[in-house]
Amino acid sequence: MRRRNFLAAAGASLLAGCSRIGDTQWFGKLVEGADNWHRGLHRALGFGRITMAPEFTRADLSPDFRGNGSLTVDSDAYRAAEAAGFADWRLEVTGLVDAPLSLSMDDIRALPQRTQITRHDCVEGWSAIGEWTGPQLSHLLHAAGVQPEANYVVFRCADLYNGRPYYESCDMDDALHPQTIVAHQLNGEPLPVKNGAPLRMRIERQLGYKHAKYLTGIELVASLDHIAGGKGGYWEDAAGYQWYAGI
Ligand SMILES: Nc1nc2c(c(=O)[nH]1)N[C@H]1C(S)=C(S)[C@@H](COP(=O)(O)O)O[C@H]1N2
Ligand SMILES: [Mo]
Repeated sequence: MRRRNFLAAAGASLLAGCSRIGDTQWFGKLVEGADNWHRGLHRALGFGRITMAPEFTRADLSPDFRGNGSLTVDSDAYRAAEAAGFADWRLEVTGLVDAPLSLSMDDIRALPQRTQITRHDCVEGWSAIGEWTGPQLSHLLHAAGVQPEANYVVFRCADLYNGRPYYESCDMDDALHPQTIVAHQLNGEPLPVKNGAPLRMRIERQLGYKHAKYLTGIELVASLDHIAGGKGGYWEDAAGYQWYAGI
C-alpha cells in the first residue's frame, strides 16, 4: 500500500539528507502534526521504522482480563445479537475507500489471523495481559482499497457511554501496523461481552481508551474535525485525553 512505501521512503530520505526530506509527503505530515509533539517525537525517534509493542507468553496472561468503560451495550438489538451468538453481527468498512465492505463474522474469521499476547495499559492505572486473535486491520483496508485522501481511520462502536456514542480513531501508520488487529477472540475464546463482544480493536502501541470495543464500523476519513466533538475519540472530546496515546 502507498503509505507503507512512503514510510520506507521516509527512512531513506532522512539518511539522504535534509534537502530531500522536505519533498516527501511523510515529512509534510510530521510537520503538520508538530502541535502534536508526542506523535512527532514518537515517529521521529523511530525514523520511520516500525516499532513493535512487547509481546508476552501464555504464562504471563492475567487470570481475568477486567472489563472497563462500557461492560455491555444497553440496547435490545445488542441483547438479541448476544442471544444469537453474534451470528449476524456485521462490520462495515466505509468512507474514502474504492469498495465499501460489509463483513460477517465468518468473513472476518476467514481472513488470515494474527494472535498476539500484549499488555493493555489503562490511564486509570491498571494493566492486564491478554492473548488477542483476529485479522490485521491492514488486510481489511487492502480489500477495501484506501483512497489517497484518507488520513485517519475512525472506529464506530455500538455502545453509548454517558449517553454519547463511543468512538475512536488512529492515523494510517497505526492502522497499517502489524499489531493492529480486529480481535474476535481473547485467550482463545470468543470475546466476552465485557471486553467488547463480538469485535474490538487492538492497537497495541496505544493506551487502553484507543481500543474500541463493540465495533460496528471502520470509516476512512481525511479529517476528524467534523466527527462528534472533533477531537478524534470519546475521551478526547469528553475529557481532553490525548488523541495520540502512544506508549
Ligand atoms: N466501545 C467502547 N470501547 C472502549 C471503552 C468503552 O467504554 N466503550 N472503554 C475504553 C477503555 S478506557 C479501556 S481501558 C478499554 C477497556 O477494555 P476492557 O473492557 O477489555 O478491559 O476499552 C476501551 N474501549
Ligand atoms: Mo481506559
